[in-house]
Amino acid sequence: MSGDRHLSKLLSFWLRHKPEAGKLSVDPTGWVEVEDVLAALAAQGSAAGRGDIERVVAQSDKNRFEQSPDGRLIRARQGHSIPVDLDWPVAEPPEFLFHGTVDRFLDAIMAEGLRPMGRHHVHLSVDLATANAVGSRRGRPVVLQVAAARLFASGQAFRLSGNGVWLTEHVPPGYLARL
Ligand code: HQG
Repeated sequence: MSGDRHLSKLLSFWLRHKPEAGKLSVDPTGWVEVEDVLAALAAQGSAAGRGDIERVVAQSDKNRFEQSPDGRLIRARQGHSIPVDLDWPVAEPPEFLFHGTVDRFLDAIMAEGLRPMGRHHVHLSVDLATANAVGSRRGRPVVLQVAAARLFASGQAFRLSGNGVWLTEHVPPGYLARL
């Protein structure tokens, strides 16, 4: 694994799931002091510095992280299992959104709908290619089409994260179609 990929995974782990593993304190909206991240890296014997963090934030394939304009703070844009209020704007989704998964989850998904599982939200994408890539993390991908505009019209909230991922709390089976 390249150094940047390793650093990106470590940041994901600390910022989304286990800040205590790096002795980091996370504010209610998910922000952490870069200074504290640097201390956590040093404590692990990592030589990564501020420039390495900035490069990983800038080059992350999915724009997973963001830094405050003054560079003092860093957070993951979504995907947390720790409680954070990310405050992404509520928005009206397009007619269809997509979710990539795998065959072994389909029976459960078609029975109870898409659930956030370990995260705060169900993650949906605007394009098939992204959904395919998300599904293929677990095996042969299966893509579900979500009737997002219809679900929105029924009163369910959607949020649009800073990197274009649509977030919602539940997608009932009646709004899902396997492609
Ligand atoms: C499945 C990565 C059984 C769901 C990706 C998924 C994404 C159910 C898994 C982001 C279910 C949860 C999120 C139900 C959903 N019964 N299984 N009722 N409802 N599932 O990782 O969407 O690289 O929490 O289909 O690229 O796979 O981390 O969600 O397979 O954008 O930035 O339960 O994570 O981005 O898995 O991935 P996850 P996800 P990062």
